[in-house]
Amino acid sequence: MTEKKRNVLVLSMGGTMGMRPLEGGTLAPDAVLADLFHWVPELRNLAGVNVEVLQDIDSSQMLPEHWVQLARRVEEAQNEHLWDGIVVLHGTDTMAYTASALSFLLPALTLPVVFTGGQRPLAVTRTDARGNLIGAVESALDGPVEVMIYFNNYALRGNRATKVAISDFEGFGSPNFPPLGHAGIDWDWNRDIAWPIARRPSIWQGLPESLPTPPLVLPWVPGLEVHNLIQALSKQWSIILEAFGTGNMPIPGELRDCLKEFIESGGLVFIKSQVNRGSVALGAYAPGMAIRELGIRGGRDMTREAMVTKLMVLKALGLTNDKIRSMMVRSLAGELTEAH
Ligand code: ASN
Repeated sequence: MTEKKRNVLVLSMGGTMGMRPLEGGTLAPDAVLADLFHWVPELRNLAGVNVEVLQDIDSSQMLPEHWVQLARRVEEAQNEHLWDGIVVLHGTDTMAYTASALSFLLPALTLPVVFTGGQRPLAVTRTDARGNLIGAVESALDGPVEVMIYFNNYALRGNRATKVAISDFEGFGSPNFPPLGHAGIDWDWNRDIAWPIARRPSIWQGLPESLPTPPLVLPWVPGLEVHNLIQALSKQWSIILEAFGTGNMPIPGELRDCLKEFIESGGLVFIKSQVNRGSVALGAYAPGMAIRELGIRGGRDMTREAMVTKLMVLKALGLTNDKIRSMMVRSLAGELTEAH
């Protein structure tokens, strides 16, 4: 009996993988991904693969509109019942943002969605993009039903991943969560840690039409003028302050009053740590405690990418600020480690 051929939909958003060097060496998109089988003919041995080019851009140019466009196509594809999994080709610069956004936009996913790309283009000889593409297709066929990033032999949970290297092939890390899978001689999937289907929220009545502008993200530095922050606040609906260590930063009286007023008039404030590994704990030191007393919450061990996109999706759903605050410290798609 022959095994039924399985099918993977490849959605291309662009990135280095599909670029070629211009004269002088600068990389630019060059329609490479529309001709994927020319570059990686062996893809056909793995699965029935269909390629759709949605965008062909450097991922630094990616906008929240593109996240919604991609989420819409993924949602449609799930309903087509033709595919066993989906691969998204994407530039590395903002891949973790798009992957995180998708995990929140599509909480009730039914297929694995695997992002990948390359640190070098597919069209150059010593490329990492070919191996990444093959591993991503395998992950889409056999991995858990999650939004993942497959890169340099590891399948990471998308909303736990962050770009960690500009020039190494090991482009992504997952500082606070183990890899979901590893491709060595054989694949090793850690299925016990996959995000349980039973824990997936059902609050979404469909995809939001659009997303709000991102929150202002501001890393505190020693000696920063409080006025810069106070001025910036007046134009925001939300701010994520990146504080030190467990979530400490100075909050002089003037800033305290301003944050209080901002929150009372409907603004949302969250604290992230500038340190990627570990969790915010506002009660650990007095400066963090002073922040917590203002009713401000920490983002626990979420990446910046997860925190920003989660907040945008929750806002787009039209939830109250109280509800948003409580959902920011709960895991919706495995993006944070909850307090026990
Ligand atoms: N600038 C590129 C991008 O994000 C980087 C890459 O894909 N390696 O589109």
